[in-house]
Amino acid sequence: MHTAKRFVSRLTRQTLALVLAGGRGSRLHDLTKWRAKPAVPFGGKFRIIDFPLSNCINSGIGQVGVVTQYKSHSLIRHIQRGWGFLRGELDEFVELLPAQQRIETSWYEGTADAVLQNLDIIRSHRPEYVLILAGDHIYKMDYGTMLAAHVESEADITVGCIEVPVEDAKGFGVMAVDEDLRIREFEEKPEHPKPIPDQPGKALASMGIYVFSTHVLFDELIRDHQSQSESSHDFGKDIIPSVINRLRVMAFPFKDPVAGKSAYWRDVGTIDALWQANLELIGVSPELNLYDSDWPIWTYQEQLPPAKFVFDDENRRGTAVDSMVAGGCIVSGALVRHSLLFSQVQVHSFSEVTDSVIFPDVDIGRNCRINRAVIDRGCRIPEGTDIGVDEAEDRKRFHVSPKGVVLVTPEMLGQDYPHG
Ligand code: ADQ
Ligand code: ADP
Repeated sequence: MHTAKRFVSRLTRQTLALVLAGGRGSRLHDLTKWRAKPAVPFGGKFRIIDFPLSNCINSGIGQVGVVTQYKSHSLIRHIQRGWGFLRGELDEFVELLPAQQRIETSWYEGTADAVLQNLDIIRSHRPEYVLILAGDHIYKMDYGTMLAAHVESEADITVGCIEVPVEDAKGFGVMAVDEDLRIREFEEKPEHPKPIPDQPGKALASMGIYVFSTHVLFDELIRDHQSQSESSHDFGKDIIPSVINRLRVMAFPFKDPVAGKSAYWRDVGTIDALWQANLELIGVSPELNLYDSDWPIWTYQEQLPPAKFVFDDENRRGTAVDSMVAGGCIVSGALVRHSLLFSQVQVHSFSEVTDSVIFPDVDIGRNCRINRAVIDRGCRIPEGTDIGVDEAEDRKRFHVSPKGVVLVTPEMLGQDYPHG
C-alpha cells in the first residue's frame, strides 16, 4: 500500500461545500419510503452520501454542510456517527443543516431555496468559493481541479458536466458550450436534447454540481428570491438558465485523468440502476474501484466480526463465489453467487442467493431461492421463500422493476422495520 501525498491547495481551503441531500428519490420506490436517497446503502458498507463527502475530504475541502429535509432520520444518524472525526480546532467539520425555517416559514422549495435559507451560515464561514454538490451521486472526483479551472477561467460560476448518450439526456440539464467551454445555452430536462456538434450521439449534461464565487452566489440567490417572475427556486431550472447571458458561466468536463474520457459517474435513481451499479462492483476490474487506497471512501461502520462461511451440522458447505461479503455475515450450508451481502446478513442451509443485493441485517431462512433481487435492511425471509423465481408470484407481494429486479422490504413481508 502506498499513500500518495495529496496536494491540498489554497483553493480547497477557501471553499465551503454544501451537499444537497434533501431530495425525494421517488423512483427508488419503497427504498426511499422511509429514508432519503443519499442514505440508501451502496457498495456493501457505504451509503450513497459517503461518496460526495469522501470526495470533499480527499480533495482537501474540510468545511462541509449537508442540507437535509426529506426523511432525514437515518441520514442524520449516519452523518453524526460516521463523520464526526474532523478536527473542529482546524476549522474542519461536516455540519448538518436541516430545514429549520431560518428565513421564512416554509420548508426548502427548490435547491436554490435550500441554499438561500442557509446564507447566514455560509456568510459566517467566509468562504471565497461555494461548491454545491448533490448528495445522491456515486463517483470519485477531485474537486480541486474544478476549483482551479473556475479560477483560471475567471468564471462566476462553473458547472460540472459529463457526456451522456443523447437518448438519456432528457433527465438532465443539457448545455451547449463555445470553444472556451463557456456555456452559451442551458436547458433543464429538454424534450429534445441537443447533441454535441461533432458527436451526434452524445449530449453534454450537467452533473448538478456548481462552483460559485461566493459574492455571485449571494447576488443571484437574492435576485431569484426577490424576482417577481415565476421561479421554482432551483439551480438547474431557474438560476443557471437565467444567468448564462449575463455572467461568465463555464463548463467543467469531468474526465478520468488517466483514460481521458468521461469518468465513472452514476445517478443510481432507479431500482434497476442501483442493482446494476452494486453488482458491477463485483467484477474483476470494475470501473468504480473501492479498493483504491489513494481515494478512500469513508463511512460509518459498526465494529463487526469477520464474515464467516461454515459447514452446517450435516456438513454442507457455506460458500460465496464471485461475490462481495461484508463484516458480520454468516453463510452456513448455503450458496451465494454473484451477489453483494452488506453487513450482518445470515444465509441458512439449503438456500441459494444469486445475482442479488442484500442490505444489512437481513436473515434468509433455510431452503430459500433468491434471484435478481434487492432485499431491504432488516428483512427476515421465511424458510422456503422463492424470490425472483416466478414473476407472477413476485408481483403479488413485492415490487418488480422494469428489468425484472425484485425489491423486497420488511413492510412487504408484513414485518416491522428495525429501529436504531
Ligand atoms: P435533478 O436530478 O432533478 O437535476 P434535483 O431533484 O434538483 O436534481 O436534486 C439535486 C440534489 O439536491 C439532490 O441531491 C437532491 O437530494 C437535493 N435536493 C433536491 N431538492 C432539495 C431541497 N428542497 N432541499 C435540499 N436538497 C434538495 C439536477 C440538475 C440538472 C442535472 C442533474 C444531475 O438540475 O441540471 O443534470 O441534477 O443529476
Ligand atoms: P436505514 O435503513 O436507512 O438505516 P431506518 O431503518 O433507520 O433506515 O429507517 C429510517 C427511519 O424511518 C427510522 O426512524 C425508522 O424507525 C423509520 N421507519 C422505517 N420504516 C418505518 C415504518 N414502516 N414505519 C414507521 N417508521 C419507519
